Amino acid sequence: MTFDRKPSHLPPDAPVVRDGEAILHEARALMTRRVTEPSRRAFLTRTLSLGGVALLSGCSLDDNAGVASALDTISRWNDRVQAALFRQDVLAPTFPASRITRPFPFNAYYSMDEAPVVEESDYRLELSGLIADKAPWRLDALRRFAAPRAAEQITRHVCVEGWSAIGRWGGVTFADFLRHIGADTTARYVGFKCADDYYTSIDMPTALHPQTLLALTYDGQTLPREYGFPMKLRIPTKLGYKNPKHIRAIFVTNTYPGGYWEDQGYNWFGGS
Ligand SMILES: Nc1nc2c(c(=O)[nH]1)N[C@H]1C(S)=C(S)[C@@H](COP(=O)(O)O)O[C@H]1N2
Ligand SMILES: [Mo]
Repeated sequence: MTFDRKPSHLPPDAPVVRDGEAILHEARALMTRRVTEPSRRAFLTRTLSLGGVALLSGCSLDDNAGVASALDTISRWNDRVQAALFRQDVLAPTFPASRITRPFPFNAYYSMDEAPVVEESDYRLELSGLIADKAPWRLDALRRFAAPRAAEQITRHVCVEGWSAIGRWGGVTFADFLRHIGADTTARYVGFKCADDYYTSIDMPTALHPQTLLALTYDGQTLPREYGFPMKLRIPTKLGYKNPKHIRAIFVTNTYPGGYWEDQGYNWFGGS
């Protein structure tokens, strides 16, 4: 597990990649943290000790490369198991409006005042890859598409940095949008590029889950700048980092697209 930049969920004085001991420390911290999180998500990681990681991967854990490849092996194994367990008929919990967290926390790889400024007049959602109709979308067209199909949810957002919050998002079911544009729903991945340098990707079964929302509003209002204007994907079955804000491009592909945090070691499936 080698990070170019220190993952932001670790304290500022936490050792980064110094030696095997430091990495083991980091890996233990990650695993312990997960055990304290909701049990569904903890289930897979709780069943694995670092010794188990070594056994499963056949890697020695006494050097950096060994630890990194052992954790990569486990992360890829986790992707497969989570994908196999994922079911489109299992819904994330929903909540009454009285449970909404106010104010809703902001998070990004930068501070709030650096959130991208997207002008509605310039905005075009770009589509590419395995999609029949790749014509770009203006925001008013997205709103017109969403209005008669309006979907809303009050769900819990869980961030790996150790916080969660309940929020209310509105828009249109992403499956409706994908089918409308003629996306190849047998493809493996849907990828997202954002107005900041963020990017991520999800598996097609999650893209088609009934609670996966192309979100245009937050709490009944236009999605505010810092929470993803003009559009974000709200996926209550996945962790926060799999919920891209400020989406400017969507593509459908069979080639693994990775993600901003995923490419730095976060588990790709990222189910919550
Ligand atoms: N474009 C973009 N999307 C992003 C991020 C980001 O930095 N940029 N951070 C992710 C992470 S880690 C979290 S927890 C959520 C935070 O969303 P919020 O600000 O609405 O709470 O956005 C996710 N999507
Ligand atoms: Mo996050």
